[in-house]
Amino acid sequence: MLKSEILQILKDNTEKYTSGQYLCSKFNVSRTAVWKCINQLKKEGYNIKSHHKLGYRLLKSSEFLYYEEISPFLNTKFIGRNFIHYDIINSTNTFAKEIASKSPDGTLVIAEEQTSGRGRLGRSWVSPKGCGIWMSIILKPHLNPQNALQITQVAALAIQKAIVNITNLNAKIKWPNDIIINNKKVCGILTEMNSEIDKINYIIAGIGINVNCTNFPEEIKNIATSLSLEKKHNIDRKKILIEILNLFENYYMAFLDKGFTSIKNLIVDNSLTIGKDVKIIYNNKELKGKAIGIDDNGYLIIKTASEEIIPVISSEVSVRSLSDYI
Ligand code: BT5
Repeated sequence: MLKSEILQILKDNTEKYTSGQYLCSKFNVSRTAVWKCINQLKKEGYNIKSHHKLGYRLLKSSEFLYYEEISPFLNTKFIGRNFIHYDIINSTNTFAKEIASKSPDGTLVIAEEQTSGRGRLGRSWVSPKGCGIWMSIILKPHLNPQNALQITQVAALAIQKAIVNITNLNAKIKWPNDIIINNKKVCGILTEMNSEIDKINYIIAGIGINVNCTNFPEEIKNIATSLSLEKKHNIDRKKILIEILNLFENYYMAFLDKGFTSIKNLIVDNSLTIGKDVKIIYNNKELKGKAIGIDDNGYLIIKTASEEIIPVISSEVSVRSLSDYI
């Protein structure tokens, strides 16, 4: 694509101007075609200085999460290699579901803003423009539907590790789908699936991370945080995204090749839930107990006061500590 090729040349030559004439003859296109691409790049947030004699010079790359910004640092084979970016969308999960059957494994749908971001069980996800990572990964594993819960936890592990690696913040996994820092939620995961009885057609791993969000609506103010609020300065969204995608492919491949047990200990080690007294809303009934582990299916194991051991499946429960939200 002409625009990407021009961008690449500008990126490789940031210390000097690249003449319009050079670009025209290199790609065998008209001056107008080059000018249109430059204008488009400016609209996409690239700060490009134009000089009527010298040509064009890239002063600053776009802050948006474009493939051109991410791909040079991506080590993945298939995760994020088909990369679909939107400035604004209703929900990346909703869109990913629409295109999943004809999209390759590992396709990423990402948006700067969601107008109807979704959480689990019909809840909504606040996704303002440019401050978070709102994305969905389409996966096509040869697995049974009951393995979907494990994939949520593989994603949680990759996100938790990525946050720690890039920011050094004390992020933990709240089983099964939240990442928590200082008792507040910084990330949620919504895993949706299309399957037959014994075969997954596709899974959508939807991930929402508050990176540089500073204002939350009243109803989530006390439970939500962002990486920048915790770190007291802005965090590079691109770095977080790249780290997540690279780690996710590693953990996901280990999971597919060697099974959930190969990464279960890492998840348990970084869990906020294990070892806590928890309250479970199970079929509208409240159950209290201690979270004592995660079994090989990815279920949370609860020991009740009467010493009963109950494996808990995520879609039916909500886990709350006895004292507060977390
Ligand atoms: C989740 O649901 O935590 C899953 C969130 C998944 C969002 C991603 S964004 C990309 C992709 N496309 C989508 O449409 N969704 C996915 P749940 O465990 O049900 O938590 C939802 C609850 O978290 C809400 O009811 C609020 O209380 C709270 N919440 C909403 N927005 C939040 C935010 N930005 N940060 C922290 N908490 C939030």
